[in-house]
Amino acid sequence: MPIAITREVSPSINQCELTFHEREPINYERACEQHRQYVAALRSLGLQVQVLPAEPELPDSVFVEDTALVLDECAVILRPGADSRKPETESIAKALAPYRKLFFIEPPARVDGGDILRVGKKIYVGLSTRSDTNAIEQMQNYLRPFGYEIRGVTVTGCLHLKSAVTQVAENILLINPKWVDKTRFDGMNFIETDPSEPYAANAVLIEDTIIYPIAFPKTQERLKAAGIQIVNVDADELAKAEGAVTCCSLIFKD
Ligand code: CIR
Repeated sequence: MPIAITREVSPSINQCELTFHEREPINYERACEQHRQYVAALRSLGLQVQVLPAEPELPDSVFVEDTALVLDECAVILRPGADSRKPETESIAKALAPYRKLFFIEPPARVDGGDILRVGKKIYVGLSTRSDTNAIEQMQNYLRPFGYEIRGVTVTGCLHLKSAVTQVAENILLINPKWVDKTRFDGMNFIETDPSEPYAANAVLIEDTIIYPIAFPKTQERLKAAGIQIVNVDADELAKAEGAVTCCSLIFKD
């Protein structure tokens, strides 16, 4: 059974990092309730979900995706770009150690998991405000022996590569073409986000179903028209912290 590692919302979520969003109050109880729904959605798709306890001192720690890249062969513990987020990796490394051999991104390199999109053996790394080429070089050294090809991709206008593009089926990427160049992803087909829904490109793919926010009905119509199965969640509270659905889990094979 595939595993998902998640973490409860921090009570200090209102001190989260923000880059492209204006700060607005986050209702902690509502964020927790939506996070429980997200965990339930993962379970409904057959995942064994491990929920780590909240980290009161680490406002963004619910966004576990940014701390690690988990592959079938190993895991890479990342070095998040925001200083307030660097301590988040410690507990994640402990949680992953029973499952995978661990590699570590070493200073001064920086990379957030939200910037890493794996499609088969290709790993695209967003060159955003959070991630740099030094991290790409380290990932190449660790992962080339397993047959992975790592490619840097420029991303503008949003926080992470996966704010702009995610995989929604074996050969299909959901993309906002204003934030990332489609031609970087050769061999793939695309569904574009509706222009009125720029944040709609983030979906969690599990087998042949996606977990997808209810906030993007126009883009959802495009996904449905392409035959993609959808489990909806309400994720608008954590969206105020600039987080989307992929951010809240690390999913991997047992
Ligand atoms: C941050 O700025 O780091 C958090 N407030 C949001 C992180 C979202 N993570 C993700 O997209 N993978």
